[in-house]
Amino acid sequence: MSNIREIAKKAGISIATVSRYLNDNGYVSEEARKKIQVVIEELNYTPNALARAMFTKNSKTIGLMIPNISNPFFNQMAAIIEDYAKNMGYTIFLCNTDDDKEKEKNYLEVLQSHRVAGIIASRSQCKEEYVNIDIPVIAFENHILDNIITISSDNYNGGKIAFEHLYQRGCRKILHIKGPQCFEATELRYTGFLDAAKAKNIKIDIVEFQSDFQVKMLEVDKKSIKNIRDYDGIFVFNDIAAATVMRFIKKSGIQIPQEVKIIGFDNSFIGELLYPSLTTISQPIEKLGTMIVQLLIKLINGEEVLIKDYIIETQLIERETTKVFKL
Ligand code: XLF
Repeated sequence: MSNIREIAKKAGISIATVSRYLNDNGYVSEEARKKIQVVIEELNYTPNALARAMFTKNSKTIGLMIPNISNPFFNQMAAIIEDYAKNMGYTIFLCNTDDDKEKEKNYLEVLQSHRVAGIIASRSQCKEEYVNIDIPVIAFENHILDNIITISSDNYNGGKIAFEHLYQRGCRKILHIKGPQCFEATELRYTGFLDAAKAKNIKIDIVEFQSDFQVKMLEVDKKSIKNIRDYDGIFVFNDIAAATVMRFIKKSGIQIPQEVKIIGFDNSFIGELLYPSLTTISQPIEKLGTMIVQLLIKLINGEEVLIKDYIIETQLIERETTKVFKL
């Protein structure tokens, strides 16, 4: 039996367009209509049960796009979202985008063709791809369009707190390992950190990683940290990257926190597993996850949400990597 994917492929148009045509809910050009009709006749298409389910408005399924399934922060967040959504009667359709625009674009089409009730787009790398979407969307971190609600932690203030903590602990030769420029959250952490350093007249050295955690990137990124012995304090843009940096530092024979103090960002479970345990800035993962689902369900139910940008407080979690070491 033919399915929507085959029709789209044969007709040379997107799955989303075929879905709009079959579901009769949105613009489909005359040319596309004709092509779809021809293919439907050729394939002798009859909507089966799955297809019918696809087109049911109230599918009770939420599409969750996360940018990196290997990052413990997103594991935790996905688990919270899944659990809360389940309690609210929804099932999660999980998509791992790898921060890749093409993958995200493709998943968007798949989610639309499955008629999910709503979409959670974390750290989206797309914008115009969302213009014609008629399904409620909530963004986490990266802003997509003005009419799409965005939720994030207070990353700017988190960056400031990270600097102030290192400064209080006596660090003056400081390195910041920042995230890629396409991560709005880590750009704000970087700006907050730098602003706080400027206020104390401290110069910060910067190294930029190309991803938050991809095994294949590890060696490349570590090589970009020159003169690691020059620093007494390092702020790394997230916990999983901090774990890789800590390993590199320890392998170089440098003692943490005696010779260098480290602070991460997230408060994901990995921080407590590390030795020494990682001081970090906490993102309220539970609050973020439940709020995202609550807001999305409001939109699904047609309720109005007036605030477009939600920024949730961050705070310092002190552990061993920034302990003051007395001889
Ligand atoms: O996008 C940022 C970078 O990495 C996100 O909040 C995270 O901190 C998760 O680890």
